[in-house]
Amino acid sequence: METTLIILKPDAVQRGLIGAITARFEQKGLQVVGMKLTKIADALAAEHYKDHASKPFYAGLVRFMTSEPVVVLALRGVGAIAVCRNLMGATFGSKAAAGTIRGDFGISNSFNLVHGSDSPEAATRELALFFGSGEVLSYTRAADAWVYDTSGGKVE
Ligand code: IDP
Ligand code: MG
Repeated sequence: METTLIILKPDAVQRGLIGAITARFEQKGLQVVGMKLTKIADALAAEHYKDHASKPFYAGLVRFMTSEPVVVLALRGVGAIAVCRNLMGATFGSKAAAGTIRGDFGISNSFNLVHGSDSPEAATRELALFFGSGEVLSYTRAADAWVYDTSGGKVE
């Protein structure tokens, strides 16, 4: 099981797409183990996107991400990091495949609705930035008995 950080960006919140986008992840079988509405402070956005600090789009990205509230999600599942990246689609909405979140809901390069951690190291780092201790929960969902096949003694 992996846990990954997803951010529903300000454009997703402003466009009323919190439910529709969260539904994509839930329908896939991912478990919501953390969730909150928050406004990202400048320092947190800078830390989160520090690898992009030298990029030409960095200043605009930080301005965008701190402009209005976002929803941060911790999602858990088998291979959750890659599964979520695949559900999100390519970075630019105009290039993202139909059927993906970015491909279905957006067309912009920068206003692309969702962030998702891109590696286990990034997920660990980013989850710690956005969730305090006790804010990511472990619990059993009734539906998991039908999301995963555990009849052979392991999760498949
Ligand atoms: P990712 O979100 O698909 O992982 P990254 O390359 O990590 O994409 O870029 C982080 C975010 O920066 C993107 O999601 C997008 O909002 C923004 N961004 C990336 N490249 C550009 C660009 O060329 N122009 C404008 N914004 C960009
Ligand atoms: Mg990235």
